[in-house]
Amino acid sequence: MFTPEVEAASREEIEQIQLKRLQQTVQMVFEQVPFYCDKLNELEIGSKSIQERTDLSELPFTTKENLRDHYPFGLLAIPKEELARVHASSGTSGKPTVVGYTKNDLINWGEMVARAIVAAGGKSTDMIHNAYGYGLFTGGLGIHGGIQALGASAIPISSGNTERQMMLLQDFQPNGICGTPSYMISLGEKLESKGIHPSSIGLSYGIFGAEPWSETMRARLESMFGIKALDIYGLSEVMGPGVSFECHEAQEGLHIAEDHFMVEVIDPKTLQPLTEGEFGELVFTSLTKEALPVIRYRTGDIAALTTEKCKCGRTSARMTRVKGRTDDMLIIRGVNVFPSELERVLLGVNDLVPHYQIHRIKQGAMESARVHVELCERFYNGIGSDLEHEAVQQLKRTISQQLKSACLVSVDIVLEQPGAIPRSEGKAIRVIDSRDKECEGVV
Ligand code: DLL
Repeated sequence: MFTPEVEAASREEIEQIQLKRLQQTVQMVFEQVPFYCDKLNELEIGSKSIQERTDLSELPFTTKENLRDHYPFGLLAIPKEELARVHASSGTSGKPTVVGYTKNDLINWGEMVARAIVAAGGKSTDMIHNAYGYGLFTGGLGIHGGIQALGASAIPISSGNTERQMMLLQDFQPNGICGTPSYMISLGEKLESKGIHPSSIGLSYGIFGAEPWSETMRARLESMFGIKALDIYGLSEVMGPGVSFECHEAQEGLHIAEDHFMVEVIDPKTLQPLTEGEFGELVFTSLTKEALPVIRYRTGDIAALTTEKCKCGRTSARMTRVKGRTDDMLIIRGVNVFPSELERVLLGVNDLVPHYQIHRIKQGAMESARVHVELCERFYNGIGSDLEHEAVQQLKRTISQQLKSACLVSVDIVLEQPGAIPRSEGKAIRVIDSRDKECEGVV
């Protein structure tokens, strides 16, 4: 462990640290951030004593909208002059969401990511190929800060320019690799297409995140590169990558940096806290952030929590993989399903490659989905490139049945020729909303 004194502290110790830091954070936002001062006053918490302000469930929520409304620096708890860095997450429309860090925030963030690298099996003597995008996105520089804090050596290649990535991977022979799972698959395929087996690079671990991915995707990445593939989670508004991470010993849930964040899972409809094991929306409260502290930030990400001790010895609460975002949830003829659940089934089919896109469509008054997924070269060549071939129809029926029994949904399947689905260099676009454009007959 990078910081065993906190990562393996007893639950009581962790809770004590959290309580003290929560009190300080609430006090700080009350004094420094007019938005929170108003909210706490509205809820009549402002006038309470510090000790009385630590019931999380009484504190107000913060949303992405709140950050947007205060664009760019309205929620900072410090003067702009004291910032050491800003990042931003690209908004789907209009202005991005801007986040800021002090020098101490960057130190803490680096330590969190260093913990994740050690949990993945990384060492200070390692060389790590960092293919997350460098820039306003927190992935590149966030992971970079962790590599530095660990004392390992970073290859700051950033995303894209796959030819160059392939050359450096072969020449430098790094121990670890970081990037989005979808880009890693593209990179691996590109290597294979040049006759280079990705496992010949000699990597031992990969730290993948920034988008939902499934266990079947993990299995593909592990066998493709001959590595252990570990999940890392985070979001700009809360910090960036490193809010939680998997350990290589168990690969069973992501350890949350609980000395820096308090986590809750709430029902996104009623906003009521849920109990351990129940799936709902993750909500984080920062405990050490100086520039942009957040109280009960609603992530929109769906997961469940456990505080059971992990076999790696870490005592922190763990979250499951993120199933998806509340806004990406598909409602297919009344059944709720996340793209990652469809992915788990699709990637289990041998004749398919892990590239797919889901189009949300209307069928009559109901919402439905059409899943475009790519055939592997071997299958495609075997049918003489004829997508009307009976074997294609048979494969479609098999996939439909598997989706029906695993996810309880019936979707249209379109099998595409190899290379037809656009490749991502960062976060893959999995869901395309075609509801306004298409209206298909009820089948
Ligand atoms: O994606 C931070 C990050 C960079 C995490 C590199 C991991 C690795 P944002 O661009 O602000 O920050 O996007 C945050 O991405 O709310 C989730 O919906 C999604 N996300 C991040 N990590 C995971 C993950 C970065 N491991 C949003 N699994 C979050 C599933 C993830 N979704």
